[in-house]
Amino acid sequence: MTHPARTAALLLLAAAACDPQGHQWVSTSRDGVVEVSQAFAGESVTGETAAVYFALRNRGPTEDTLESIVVEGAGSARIHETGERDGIRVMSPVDALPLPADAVTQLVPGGTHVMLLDLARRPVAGDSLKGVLRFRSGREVSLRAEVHGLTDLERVVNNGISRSAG
Ligand SMILES: [Cu+2]
Repeated sequence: MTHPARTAALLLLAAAACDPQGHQWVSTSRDGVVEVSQAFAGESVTGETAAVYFALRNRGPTEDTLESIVVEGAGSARIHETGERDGIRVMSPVDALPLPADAVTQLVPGGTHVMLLDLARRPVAGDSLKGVLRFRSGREVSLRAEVHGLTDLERVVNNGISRSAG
């Protein structure tokens, strides 16, 4: 006997398997000059903020600048740089991120990233965050970042909370 619901579930699994981590995803501006790829986000621990990372390629002969980011479900999104003050890692907001001509600019954990603030709901592993990046040139590129779990970090945080609660 063929069960319609089971068939649908199997089809969904097959579709998901084609794109396991979304690493093949690439998005470009209409003129093809600015390209965004390898976008991912860290699962939010507090539920209030989440960090997003991606690679920005500027294929053009002139510099462009990332000026604003809008992500669905986030009240705002800021570009953060990570530095060190008195031996402690600190994040500081910057207004814009320059993209040198003919170069790739990489946003990575522990470095420059986009911080999502005032999230409507907590992003969890498997979620996909969608948004738009806007550049000084007027270019726009769509963003789709897969959310990945921070299992170890979360376990440490949870242990800390249960210990102080007990
Ligand atoms: Cu940050």
